[in-house]
Amino acid sequence: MAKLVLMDHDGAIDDLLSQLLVLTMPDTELIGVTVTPADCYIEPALESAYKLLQLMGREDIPLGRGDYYGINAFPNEWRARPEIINALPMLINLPKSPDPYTYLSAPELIIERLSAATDNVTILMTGPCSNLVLALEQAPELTSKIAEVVWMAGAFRTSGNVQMFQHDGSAEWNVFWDPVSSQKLLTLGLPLTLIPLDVTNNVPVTKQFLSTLATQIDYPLSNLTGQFWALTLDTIPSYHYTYFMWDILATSYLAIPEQFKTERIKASISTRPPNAGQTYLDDNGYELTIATDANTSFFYDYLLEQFKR
Ligand code: AGV
Ligand code: CA
Repeated sequence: MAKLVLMDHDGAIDDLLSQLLVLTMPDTELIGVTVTPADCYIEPALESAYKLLQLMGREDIPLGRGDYYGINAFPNEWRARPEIINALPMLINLPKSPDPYTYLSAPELIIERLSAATDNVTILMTGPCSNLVLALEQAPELTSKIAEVVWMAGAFRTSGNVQMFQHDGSAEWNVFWDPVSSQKLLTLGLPLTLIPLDVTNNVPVTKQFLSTLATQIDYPLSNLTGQFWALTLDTIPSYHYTYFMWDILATSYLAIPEQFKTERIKASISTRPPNAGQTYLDDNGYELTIATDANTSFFYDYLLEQFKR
């Protein structure tokens, strides 16, 4: 039987690429997608999510609308990118999505999908974790329906990527957006695997990768994903503005877990300045698994293969 996957993403370019990647995986059944209004504005991001489902002939997969806003907002320039995505030639003429205000809210959809699932569900989160925490607060009994939670989040033995006032730079953005829900997530006793900056720092979006992808643009998905990635290069070439394959690496963990090194640790999360959202090793903290290394050349080749369609 196929692995059931429920995805919550936050509409950034690599989140949308991750949604596409899940839809290319054999033996994987995507049973719902919820969108968090974090690294996106919700309406255009839901439009992008719907268009990508249509492109793959899977508009039957339900979408859930995140209505909860976290504590520390993402920069507006980052949030605006789905507007560009929706205007790309392969997407602009697809039928418009239903009115997103007719969708269930994200926590409602998570509760509905977990309740209806005939087998335990893997939850993939590539944005903040607030929707999952809200859902499990309303329906704690559904914790037993969760096989694993895979979350792109955190920075343990490396610096964070938040550069903001009132912050010391130790946090990763998905945790920083809602440090309070993030800390709560750790307390829920879920089988939790984090894919943190420690490992995503090894997978930048490189010109070499894009150049290889461009040699296979006769495949529509290689053409489209090449355009998505090109849009990530409008940034200053310093560490904090390098675009990484953060969420895509986390997503690939569903299909190629054997290409990752992981470690069982105990951790806590700060909820206050100057390090709000910092994930840190803590003997008195909560047990979880973190990825510490990945076979990056295997990963890049895997992506090139998956997008040959
Ligand atoms: O911290 C990484 C998370 C990932 O889920 N996001 C981007 C990925 O979707 C936040 C982020 C950090 N730096 C960024 C981000 C940047 N330069 N542009 C957009 N988002
Ligand atoms: Ca994201």
